[in-house]
Amino acid sequence: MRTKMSFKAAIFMVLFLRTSKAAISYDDCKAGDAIFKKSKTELIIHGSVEWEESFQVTNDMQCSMACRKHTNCQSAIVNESNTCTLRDVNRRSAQVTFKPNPSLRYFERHTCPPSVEQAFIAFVSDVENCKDIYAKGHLQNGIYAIKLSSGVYQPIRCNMVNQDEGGWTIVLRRISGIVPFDKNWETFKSGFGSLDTEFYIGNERFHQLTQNGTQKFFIKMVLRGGNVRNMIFDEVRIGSEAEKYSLNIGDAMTGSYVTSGGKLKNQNDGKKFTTYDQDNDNADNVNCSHNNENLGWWYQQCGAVNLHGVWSYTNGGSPGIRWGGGVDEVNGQRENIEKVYYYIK
Ligand SMILES: [Ca+2]
Repeated sequence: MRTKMSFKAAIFMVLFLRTSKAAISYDDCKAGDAIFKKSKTELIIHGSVEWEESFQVTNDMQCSMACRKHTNCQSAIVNESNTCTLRDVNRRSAQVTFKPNPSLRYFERHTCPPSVEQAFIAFVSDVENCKDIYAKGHLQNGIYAIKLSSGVYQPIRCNMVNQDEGGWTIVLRRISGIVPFDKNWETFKSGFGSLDTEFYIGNERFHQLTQNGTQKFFIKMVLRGGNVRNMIFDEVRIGSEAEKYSLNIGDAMTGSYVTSGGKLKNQNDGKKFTTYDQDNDNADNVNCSHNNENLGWWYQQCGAVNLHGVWSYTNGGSPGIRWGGGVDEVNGQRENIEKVYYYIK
């Protein structure tokens, strides 16, 4: 009896080890490994895909392995005739909407810890933002899928336990510098990056999310070294595309940079958005984006505040991520901002 049990256990161990070697699970993958998770969902792309490639395969594994080999591949779709399509977006990319389609086999790339995320915490109907999702009793930080009236889903990232209770919709998340901000008008319009790492939700969606009711604007900045600087404005509204996605922020504010008058309020309130291919700034004879490594931003003139700055610049000045050139009120010298988050609710 004892021998028989051991034999069974040994068979089980062999099967287990073979299985775990064939497909990495969340538990045993190493940082940076790619995991491919299967789902009965077809992507519907809102906006454009920059990179896509299709070819014939004989099985699903061939398609997902091909995706693994391309560093820019984020998802793989196999249709009924075994055509494999690789794309640089997945269901958690900032600019997509998607809908289920059981006839397609869909695999998407997840990156192992520290950035690994489960796909979605919940699919939620009759909501517009994270505040609505919070009100329905969802209290977990992460990515949700909102069901739109058109029947397609749109991903959204929520902070449910941070400052001033939860229900914050995350509009921008810069945590590692892997997503640059030297994008053109159309890319800033539709959004870019991935909700499970870094992203900007896009000017059009930022506009739509700030149209109904008053939205508070919470900007969290983490300095190199880890100290946190918070700014909360009582109101934010992003203009329409016809208004060049202007930034409009309220008068009342609290937070780390209030005593300097709130440099974002002083310098960028009411300013239109400028990209390297569309000059809407207040500087004559120059496009401020060109003076700032092609970064898109609500420029007044070209300097002072820019939270879309180049990640690798670490002196706290242009063209890096910055909140006011020169001396600030916190410790008597220019602060070196690393991570940036925009939240609204
Ligand atoms: Ca100009």
